[in-house]
Parts: sequence; C-alpha cells; structure tokens
Amino acid sequence: MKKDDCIFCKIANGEFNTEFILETDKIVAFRDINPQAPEHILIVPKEHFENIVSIDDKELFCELLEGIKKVTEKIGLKEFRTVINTGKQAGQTVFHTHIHILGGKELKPTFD
Ligand code: DGP
Repeated sequence: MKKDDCIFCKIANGEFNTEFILETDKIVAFRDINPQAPEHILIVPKEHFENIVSIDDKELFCELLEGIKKVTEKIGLKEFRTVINTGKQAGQTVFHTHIHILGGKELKPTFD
C-alpha cells in the first residue's frame, strides 16, 4: 500500500523520475540526497512499511537483502557498510523503511 504523504513512496513509485540503480517488482535503489560517503545508496521497498520490523512479507525481506548484493555488484563496491535505522531515537528520519549502503572510503567504526 502507498502512503500519500510519504516521500519514499513517491520516489519508489517513479513520481520524481529518480534514477534507479536497481528496480524490481518490489524494490528500488537510488542515491541518497545527502551522501555520507562517496557511495551512499538507499534500498527501498515500493510498498510502504514504516520500519524494518513492520515488514510482514518474507519475500520482500529476501529481496531487500538480495538488493544489497545486486546493487554493490552493479556498481563494483566490494567493501561497504549497511545501516537500517529504526525509530527516531536511532536516527530514522524517513519513516518508510530503507537500507543504507555506504562505501567508497574508510569508514570509522561508530556506534555512538
Ligand atoms: P534515515 O535517517 O535512516 O531515515 O535516512 C533517510 C535518508 O534519506 C537520509 O540519509 C536522507 C535521505 N533522503 C531524504 N529525502 C530524500 C529524497 O527526497 N531523495 C533522496 N534521494 N534521499 C532522501
């Protein structure tokens, strides 16, 4: 289901002609607007789920994880970090779940 006021619903469903690095029936991947590393890509389900724990579709889970492999292979990124923020306290700002892929530079181990 699509949520009318959700920016990632709009992007994932092609409303802004965003360049997709990957698109399947269920997911898309596109570059983060505010990159924190030379490569910063978001993997996003087309269907609206507020966060990763609200997903109730096992196939979608698999596709999101497979998306990590497909996207990084496609852009030739062999070393990278994946991040999934869940909830405001954890730094989630867009409440349509997404996986961050960050790479292309040495990343500090930060868990603060
Ligand atoms: P998070 O803090 O985990 O909810 O990450 C949200 C990310 O989404 C943040 O890194 C910035 C990115 N973002 C927000 N709005 C847009 C947008 O309109 N386009 C793109 N490409 N990225 C966006």
